[in-house]
Amino acid sequence: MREELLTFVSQRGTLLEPDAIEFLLVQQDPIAELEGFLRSCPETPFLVTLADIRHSAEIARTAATRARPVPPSPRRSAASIPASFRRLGERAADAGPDVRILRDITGRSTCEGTLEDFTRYFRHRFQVLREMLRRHRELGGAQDIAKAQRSTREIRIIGMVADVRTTKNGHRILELEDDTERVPVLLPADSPLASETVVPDEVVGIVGTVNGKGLVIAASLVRPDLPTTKAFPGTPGHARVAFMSDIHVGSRTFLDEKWSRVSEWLGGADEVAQSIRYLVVSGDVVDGIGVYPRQDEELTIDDIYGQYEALAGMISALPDRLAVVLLPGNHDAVRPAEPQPAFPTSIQKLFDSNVIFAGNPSVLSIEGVRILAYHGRSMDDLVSSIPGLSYQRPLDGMKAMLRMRHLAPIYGGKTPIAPEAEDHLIIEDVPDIFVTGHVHAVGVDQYRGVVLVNASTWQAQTPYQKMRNIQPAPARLPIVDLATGQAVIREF
Ligand code: D5M
Ligand code: FE
Ligand code: ZN
Repeated sequence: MREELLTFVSQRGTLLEPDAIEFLLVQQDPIAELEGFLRSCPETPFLVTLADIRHSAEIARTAATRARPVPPSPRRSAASIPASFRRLGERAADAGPDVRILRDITGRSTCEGTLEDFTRYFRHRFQVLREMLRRHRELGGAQDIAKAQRSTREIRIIGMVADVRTTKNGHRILELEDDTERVPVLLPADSPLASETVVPDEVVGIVGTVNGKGLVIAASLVRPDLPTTKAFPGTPGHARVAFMSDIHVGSRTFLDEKWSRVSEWLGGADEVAQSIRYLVVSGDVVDGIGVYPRQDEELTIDDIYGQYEALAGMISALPDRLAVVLLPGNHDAVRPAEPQPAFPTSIQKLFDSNVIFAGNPSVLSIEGVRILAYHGRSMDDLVSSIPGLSYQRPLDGMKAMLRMRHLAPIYGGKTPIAPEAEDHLIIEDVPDIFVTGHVHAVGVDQYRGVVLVNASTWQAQTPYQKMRNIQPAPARLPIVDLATGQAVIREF
């Protein structure tokens, strides 16, 4: 049995504390017991301790006696925060906060939106992503399209996708463009490539051959993607970051009772609450004014400053140990085009000094852990372009962004983009944590060592979402441990 258990553990990519092995081996069905625990985790933990297993067995027993299933992940209840997560936390009040904004557009916007600005913007995007692709072994020695087109051997090219279409025979054809030429690329229907979804404006590499008619027949498609291995940097202490998004203060559907609950919990005696030193809020912090037609009918506060004042009061009532980072989203009072700058001084001055204002997107360093925070507007465009993606599963959309190394690859959809001199939406450096909001869903996961968080909302289903059958998952609080990257979700 020991062999089988250890094989199972290694297949699941986790480690078992020696005491946990011994404990499991005397259970009736060690593997089922461990599997039950792993199922309750929002992501596979790096190490499973004896305390975790015991705690999980306890929950299973309680659930069985109440004849009620344990809530499936990621909709975890308070009781299902693993015991080790609870135990390892340290009181956040014991140390000062360490937050830096490493990168955002605030104070650095130069564009006016001229045609030249757009040309320069897309050229920058293409060059940066092409350099990333050139570092892939498969694309070593990639040629300009104009040159490759005349080759009779295997070719490697890198281009931006100008168009994607499907032929009547089920082949997919990309129009791939670089600064020298534009060429059609066939992803054959009978190859695994046919099931690849390629979106307009993403930058990809192709290995293939050119046929007699100047059509490139692709043998493989390469995305910039993340390196396959990356360790979580891990702070020496176990301070935690909580994530919120889409508070929508001022909306009739803002959940004030749920807010009171989370606010009370954060200020209370719970040891997990007390281990939270940082709160990152990824945009749509208020509902705004005039964001969509007849919005006034859905507002309880119809003055923009009134909305931010109310939010400032709510944040002020949170415990002083919390350093709070606020980003704007598409409902906030900054320009809608991304990258969005931080709130103007007229809004900032409404808040206490423990609030830090960052742009959308921004790269933050919290105790040295790099957090890429983005509101997530581009999810609207990804959901409508990639079959299988949905508003309920934003983590898939986030993984797609990481594979394309771009936060808003599709131009000309719902996401307005300002053509800045540099493309701030490129994911240039690999973050340790990547957080989004916007879709009013919740989830934690990881992709190639990057912890992924979609940060829920504090707004109930709106009439618009009801019409579109979008089911939000409000009042969930994802919490990440800065030492291990372990993520849990607390529901309110
Ligand atoms: O967006 C909250 C959610 O509702 C997000 O999933 C998008 C969806 N939503 C809201 N308004 C629209 C429009 N006009 N088109 C498509 N999808 C929409 P929020 O930014 O909080 O309004
Ligand atoms: Fe929102
Ligand atoms: Zn939004």
